[in-house]
Amino acid sequence: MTEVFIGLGSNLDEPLVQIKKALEHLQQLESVSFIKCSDYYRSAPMGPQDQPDYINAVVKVTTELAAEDLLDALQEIENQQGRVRAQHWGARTLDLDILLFGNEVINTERLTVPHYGISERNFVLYPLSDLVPPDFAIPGAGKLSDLLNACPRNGIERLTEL
Ligand code: A4P
Ligand code: MG
Repeated sequence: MTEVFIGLGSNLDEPLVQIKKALEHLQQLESVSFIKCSDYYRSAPMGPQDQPDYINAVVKVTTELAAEDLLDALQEIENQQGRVRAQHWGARTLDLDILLFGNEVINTERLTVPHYGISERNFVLYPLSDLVPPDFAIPGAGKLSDLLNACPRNGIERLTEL
C-alpha cells in the first residue's frame, strides 16, 4: 500500500462541479482507497493570464497500484470529464497530478514524482497543508512549512461556502 497525494485543478465548465465529480470518480476506483480531501481553494492562473481562476484541492489516498497504473486511471478520469489537451498550462476542465507517491522518486518518460511544481505552487502547498503536519518532508524539496513560508500567497483564497 502506498500513500499518495493527488492534486486537482479545474477552471472550465463549472470548476467546483468538476472537482466534486473527480472526487466521486476517484472514490469509485476499486484499487484506490480515499482517505481525505483538503479544503477547496480559488487561485489565480499560473501561465497564460487570459483564462479563468482555478479551483484547486489536494486529496490523500492509498493504493496498491504501481505509479504508472495510477496515472492511467487518473488520465481516464480526466478524459471522462472532457479534458482536451490544447495549450500548455492553458484552461482545462480537469487536471489530476500525482504530487507524491509514498517516498518514491520517479523519473520516467511519463512520470516525474514528486511533481516538478510541488515546491513552489501556492495552489499545491496550501491545500497540502490541510492534510499533513508542518514538518512533513517532501523528498528532495524539504519541509512543507519552509516551502510555504517561501511561497507568495498570490491571493489564493480558501473557499468556505460551497
Ligand atoms: N506527467 C509527468 N509527471 C506527472 C505527474 N507527477 N502527474 C506527465 C501527472 N502527470 C505527470 O500532463 C502532461 C504529461 O505529464 C502527462 O501525459 C504525464 O505523462 P498534462 O496534464 O497532459 O499537461 P499539462 O497539465 O498541461 O502540463 P503540465 O506541465 O503537467 O501542467 P501542470 O503542471 O499540471 O499545470 N494555475 C492554477 N492556479 N491552478 C492550476 O491547477 N494548472 C496548470 C497546469 C497551469 N496553471 C494553473 C494550474
Ligand atoms: Mg497535469
